[in-house]
Amino acid sequence: MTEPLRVLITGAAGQIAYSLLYSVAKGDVFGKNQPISLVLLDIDFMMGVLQGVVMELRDCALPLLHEIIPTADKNVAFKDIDVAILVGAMPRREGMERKDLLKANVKIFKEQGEAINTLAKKTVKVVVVGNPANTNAYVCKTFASSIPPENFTCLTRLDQNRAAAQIAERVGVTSQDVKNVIIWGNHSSTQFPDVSHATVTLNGQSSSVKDAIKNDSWLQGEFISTVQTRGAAVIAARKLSSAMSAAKAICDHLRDWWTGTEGSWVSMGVPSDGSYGIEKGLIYSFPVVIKPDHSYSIVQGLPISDFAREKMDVTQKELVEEKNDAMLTVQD
Ligand code: NAX
Repeated sequence: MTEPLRVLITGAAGQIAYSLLYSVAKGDVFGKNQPISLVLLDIDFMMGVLQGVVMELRDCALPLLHEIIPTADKNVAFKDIDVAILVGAMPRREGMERKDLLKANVKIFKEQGEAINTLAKKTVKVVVVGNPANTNAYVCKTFASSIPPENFTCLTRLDQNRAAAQIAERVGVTSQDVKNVIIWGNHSSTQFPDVSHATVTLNGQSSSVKDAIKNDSWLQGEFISTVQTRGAAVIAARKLSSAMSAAKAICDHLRDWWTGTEGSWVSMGVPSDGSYGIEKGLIYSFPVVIKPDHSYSIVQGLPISDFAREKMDVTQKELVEEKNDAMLTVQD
């Protein structure tokens, strides 16, 4: 029998995890022949709620679900894990300054980076979801120096999916007909959703998104701001932040990292190697291609217009500031 994969999900009693657990446990991410040991970390206060989630998971009677380990102890949670899905984070409360949020989360992700460093398998793959996702991933990577830096990523797939869905709706196709949409930079409102290299297939014919839509002012204006502010729009409507779509995006991110992308591009926050003039080491969202052996590379050589350059630099600047603030906090 194939050895179970040990998958840690933090924030396991929260709303994203509630939408995520079923898909991971039933084989949507790591394949239909891969047994899973699910390690579920949350804080002490949430252990009662987590017990309820565990009961439900058991009641799903899923054939691939080898074991479930609910815990509030990071020494248990991070031990020998193959994959870490770091969803748990301090939420922004009313009246809370951005600085305070960053401070609380830097502490969490520093401790989790240290736990990964000493307890996880050296091949562990990490995706950070908790916000500010890029900077949390940066902190985690910094405190896990025994793990290859490229094993630390953050989620920008939700932004990519949102962008593809906007284009698909406008053209009158489904999202699978839209390829090579890019999210550059931070998972924040400075991100740059870029469709200048993207294609769309309509009635069996592939064309550039630009040719299919024929409305540059929409593509350079409303389209970008809709994607950038989509999270806030969902909160305004639902009075809760995105959860179903976030869980789906986490599954897309990890499935592609696990199985490869067959040459098409997906966006992930990854440590910059200096490509496109982005500061080395920063966790910046780039288009990547992924091989079936889980290795990925940043898509090279894309022509960058002045319009794109400006937007890529704005989001880089925000990330550099966040990173500097985070590292100052760590030294406090
Ligand atoms: P919830 O508040 O529903 O759940 C968060 C859970 O994390 C809670 O159960 C909490 O107790 C737990 N938690 C807090 N500190 C923890 C710690 N140190 N260790 C383990 N667990 C801890 O939030 P949810 O809606 O699930 O969102 C989780 C995070 O995802 C938030 O930071 C949110 O901003 C972020 N998001 C990121 C997205 C992305 O694309 N990168 C999109 C969706 C989402 O907004």
